[in-house]
Amino acid sequence: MTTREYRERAIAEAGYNTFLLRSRDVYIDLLTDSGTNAMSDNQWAGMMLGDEAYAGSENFYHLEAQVQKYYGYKHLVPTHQGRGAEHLISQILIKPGDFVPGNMYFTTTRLHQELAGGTFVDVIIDEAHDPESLFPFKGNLDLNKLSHLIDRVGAQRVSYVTVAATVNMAGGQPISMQNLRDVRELTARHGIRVVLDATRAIENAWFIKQREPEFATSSVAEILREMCSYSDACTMSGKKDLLVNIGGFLALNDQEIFEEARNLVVVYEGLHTYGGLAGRDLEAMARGIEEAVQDDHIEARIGQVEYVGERLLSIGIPIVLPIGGHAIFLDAKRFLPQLKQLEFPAQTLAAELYVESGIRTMERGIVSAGRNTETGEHNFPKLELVRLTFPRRVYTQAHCDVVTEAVEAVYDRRQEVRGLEMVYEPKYLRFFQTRFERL
Ligand code: P61
Repeated sequence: MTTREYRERAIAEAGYNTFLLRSRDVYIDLLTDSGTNAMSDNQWAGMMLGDEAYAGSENFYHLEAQVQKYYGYKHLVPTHQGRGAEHLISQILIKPGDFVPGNMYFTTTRLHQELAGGTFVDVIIDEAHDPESLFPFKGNLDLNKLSHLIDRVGAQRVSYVTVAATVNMAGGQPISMQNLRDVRELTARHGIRVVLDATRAIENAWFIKQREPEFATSSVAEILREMCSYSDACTMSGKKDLLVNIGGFLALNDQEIFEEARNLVVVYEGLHTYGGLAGRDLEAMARGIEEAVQDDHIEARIGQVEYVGERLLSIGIPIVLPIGGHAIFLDAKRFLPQLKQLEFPAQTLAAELYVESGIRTMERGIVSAGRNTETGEHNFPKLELVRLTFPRRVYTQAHCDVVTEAVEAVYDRRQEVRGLEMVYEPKYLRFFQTRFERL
């Protein structure tokens, strides 16, 4: 625990950016669920069985078999984390001038698409941009938006469609199986590939089980396999669903693209049987897959997030609905209506919450959205959110109660809160390092 005065100094020194705080100054860390999960005894035991051969490690073959079994793709290219896989697939499939439609942007995904010369186009349904819409599958793609894009630019200039499950920036919202089938059908007619962002696909599978009657009696593992079957490849950050501290992969079916990826990975990540990871990391991820698809695990994981969300709702805190899989998202526009978007309401709220309680959260609004690559202007996203992200198997219900009390305390004094001014901005993924001062 630290004092309020201490935290006032710490956040000022961090330029009011929670990414720039030192973790020792944080009491409950809800910055992210990425790499912050607690590994099980079984995973730790696997760490002791690392085969650290440069080439052909046993752990690679174990991971490959697990990915084939649970995700269903033929080929595996390990990478150090999700963005490593995004880099490879973007470099291979995107030609300068291409378009890459997807269900809302994700920061690293879009950046790799842009660096490869592509333009991301958001084709998510409108409901996703409305924090109050109760639509059960706010991660769905709008097929009209997608087919208009294909008609407008021509299928030749659409590199592939990125389908995220769940959609992080929309609030951890799922996509339905029916929508995945429809996207597959539409894109197949035009010969366009589908690349799944499977980072939290297991959480998505749980929502399908809950909300799509056809799947009420299916297991999460069965649903996951079917979801993947409607795509050609997936990019994966194992740091989320798969309960590891580091790791990711690209998995795919097409032999030719596999060969290209297997060649490119040796340039940027490491040999094609380790992809920037130690053998022990590959083993922990292989074991994590089996644990992650257990229905009991995923029910408890999403249930914890729901518990916090329900408590916040009961005291009138504005959050994104329905409650998502990995996080609660505070709606900063409704929380701090006195602030204009260029006074950075979500950035401000994340800083206030830290000062109040030592709890660390993340801005997901105008700072995260970055600038338009052509005009250089800020992108102004409709959603201006603060993400309270829950690492898996880490916090107790008592921690959750502290979190709701802290949010309530800031809400009670919300009228006093002033905004921020941006004083330093880096070129790429600015939200990680941008600095602010209080207005
Ligand atoms: C997160 F503030 N997510 O949510 P990598 N796809 C998806 C992700 O959620 C994701 C990646 C790909 C993080 C870490 C992070 O703007 C940020 O293993 C749906 O992190 O490379 C990562 O996977 C990339 C935080 C990433 C951010 C980018 O906290």
